[in-house]
Amino acid sequence: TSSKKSQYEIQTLTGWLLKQEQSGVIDAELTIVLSSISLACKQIASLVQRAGISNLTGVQGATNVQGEDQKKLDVVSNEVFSSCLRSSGRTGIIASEEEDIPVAVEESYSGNYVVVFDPLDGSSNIDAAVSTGSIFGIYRPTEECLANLDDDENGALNQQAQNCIVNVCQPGSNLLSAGYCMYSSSVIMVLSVGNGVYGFTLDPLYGEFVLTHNGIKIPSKGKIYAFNEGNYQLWDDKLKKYIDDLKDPGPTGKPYSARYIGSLVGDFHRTMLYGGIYGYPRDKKSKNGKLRLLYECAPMSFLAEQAGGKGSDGHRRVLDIHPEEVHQRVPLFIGSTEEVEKLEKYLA
Ligand code: AHM
Ligand code: MG
Repeated sequence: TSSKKSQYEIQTLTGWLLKQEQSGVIDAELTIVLSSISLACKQIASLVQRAGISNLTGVQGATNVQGEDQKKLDVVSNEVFSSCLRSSGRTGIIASEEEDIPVAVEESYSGNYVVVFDPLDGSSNIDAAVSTGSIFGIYRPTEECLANLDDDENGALNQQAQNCIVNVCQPGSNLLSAGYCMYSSSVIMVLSVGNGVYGFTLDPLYGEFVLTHNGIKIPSKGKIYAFNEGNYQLWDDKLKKYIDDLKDPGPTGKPYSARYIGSLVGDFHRTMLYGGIYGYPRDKKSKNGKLRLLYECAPMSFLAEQAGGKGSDGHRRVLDIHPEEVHQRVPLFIGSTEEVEKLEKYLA
């Protein structure tokens, strides 16, 4: 036998996960949870791609607990994600941006991981077939998951609900793994298990995620900024000054470029690869910005740091923020280290 690499050898996500498991980076339970997430993402990818054909565009007619219109695909994707995690048998508690409260998983046994997710982020883009994505984060429970309490007991149910909230409200610095899947011209799964950031592109012929981005590093600076500038008049003066200065051509004659999809996954993916900064600040109307700490800001900040960049709320490291409630929002500034530090100086 030869140890020479065959030209036909491909590294799939499944193979990569097994390697991580063999080398002791993750355990067998986490491998199963991550595989079930990749299955959910494949399913959502195919739903997103066929949305216009299979009548899945438009709104569902309901609003979520945060008062936002739910799209049909928000609801379906949430169901897909939840059911993949439940049937993995390795998840104790799941918390979704689309659900009122985190819930215990009846079927869980060993592992009992806590998984937070936004099943379909940026769904306002769906009807125009623009990029969307799923975001997830995985924690170890801080307290034993009370998944199998007797339903009849009211006290037991309250205890279980409390247990779920405590286990979900962990700072991002406790994340074991986080990632996103982007549904765009390619479907790309980007994840970290704490030893760097890896990207896998879905090969539509094989139906497998194939390693295409081996060890992503965010450039330390980059002249692209992604903010919803429609909110400019609602921002505070320090932030306005920062943005004004980015537009100043300076001696080189080259100001920063603006790029904004309005889809965190797409905007962040580009920021990771090209460098620059993505921001969702607080403003006069939204005191804590728009993005959710648990499902959006913490997982993305974990990835940013793992790729050598930074995630900040303008003053503090996002991963150090201890959530007080499950749907808590925080301002987010994320991307190249030098760009985030520059922004923090303006806001100081
Ligand atoms: P969603 O979770 O309801 O889809 O909202 C999150 C999205 C992010 O993907 C995106 O970065 C942001 O909202 C865009 O907001 P805005 O339209 O205010 O610029
Ligand atoms: Mg979202």
